[in-house]
Amino acid sequence: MTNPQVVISGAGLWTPDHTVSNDELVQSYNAYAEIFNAENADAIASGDILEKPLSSSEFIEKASGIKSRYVYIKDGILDPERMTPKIPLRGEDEISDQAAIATIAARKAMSAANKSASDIDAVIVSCAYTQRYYPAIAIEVQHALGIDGFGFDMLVACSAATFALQRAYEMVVAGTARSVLVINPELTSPQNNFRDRDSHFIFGDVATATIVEKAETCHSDHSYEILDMKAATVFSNNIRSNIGYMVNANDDNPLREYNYFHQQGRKVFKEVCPLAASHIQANVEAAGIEVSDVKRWWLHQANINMNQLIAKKLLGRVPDNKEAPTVLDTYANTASAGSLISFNLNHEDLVRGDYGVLCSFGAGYSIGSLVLRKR
Ligand code: CO8
Repeated sequence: MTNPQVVISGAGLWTPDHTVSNDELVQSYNAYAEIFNAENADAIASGDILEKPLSSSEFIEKASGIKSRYVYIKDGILDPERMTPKIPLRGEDEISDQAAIATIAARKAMSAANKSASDIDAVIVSCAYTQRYYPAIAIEVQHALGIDGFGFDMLVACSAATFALQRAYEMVVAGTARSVLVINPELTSPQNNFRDRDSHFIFGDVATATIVEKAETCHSDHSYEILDMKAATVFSNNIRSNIGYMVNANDDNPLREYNYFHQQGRKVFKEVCPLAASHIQANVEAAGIEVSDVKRWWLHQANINMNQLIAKKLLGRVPDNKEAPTVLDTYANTASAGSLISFNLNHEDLVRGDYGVLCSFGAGYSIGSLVLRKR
């Protein structure tokens, strides 16, 4: 039995209204560090506490390629006394923050795919964090959009989007859903440790959404056949976030560094780049094409130097911005959504028969990729 042709038929992007530049972030972090160092001068002098080092915009841009990031709520982030966004608590009778941003991106994807709620049978909300455990954010979105069928949440950190697209493909092939709405509402700012010099600059907020369906039901102006896909995970402690439902039972402080995102960035860089390059190479070959046939690389957006290294391993050269569009300079690392932002902003110019690769990698470690062909 041959599988039916399955396509990505629409994509949507919600970008927050607020931006935070490197300079703004560094100014607030350095003010916080100076207050901390003054308040703890004696303990620092006696060696009981480490002095907080200062951050710099030049380092951030050189080490990561990030110049700015979008945030859901800016209020509070730059306050040296607070260093976290001030997001009002919503009541149980209100739509959650994540469902609200997911719904905006979802409507755009549905419109791009020419789909109404009655055409969709499943909703997957897949991202690095969900703001609560139940009811699933996906079920809340399903309700808000008036979709019948079923929804569930998935967490695979930076590979949440590509892994969810793969599950959507399988549902469509199995016939358990006609069309699947995959949404990645990445609200990273509440989990970003703005008090940590090594990671305060890394993340930004965004939401992306994608429709997956059979080619035979597709009525979209821009659609992409999924030719092949690949997922891989290899356990590593080098990127961790320990916050969770055990925090009170553990008598732990949720603001402790252990509970925020933290990483061994250098190790991640060194270990993940070769894994990602060989993963992509294998996926492209399994699709029956060569890397040189690929017209567009929608790569994960964590670090410009990582992307250049991976692309160099694959192509033997650094691709230009048209071949491998960069969005991390303005969006920063948006966990799983980076490659989908790049897809959203850079796919309509491709012509029938052009090949493209979507790829993500990160915590887990996890790597996910899909090889696409424009229809
Ligand atoms: N300002 C000035 N100097 C700094 C700063 C700073 N902000 N930070 C570090 N330095 C200093 C260091 O102290 C060091 O000094 P020295 O040489 O004297 O020891 C020097 O600069 C170099 O430091 P590093 O070696 O750490 O710098 P790198 O060149 O490695 O760059 C990066 C750091 C940018 C973090 C880089 O290692 C990197 O990007 N690595 C890969 C990271 C990655 O992709 N991680 C994946 C994270 S995302 C994920 O998987 C999960 C997503 C979950 C969502 C999270 C929501 C919050």
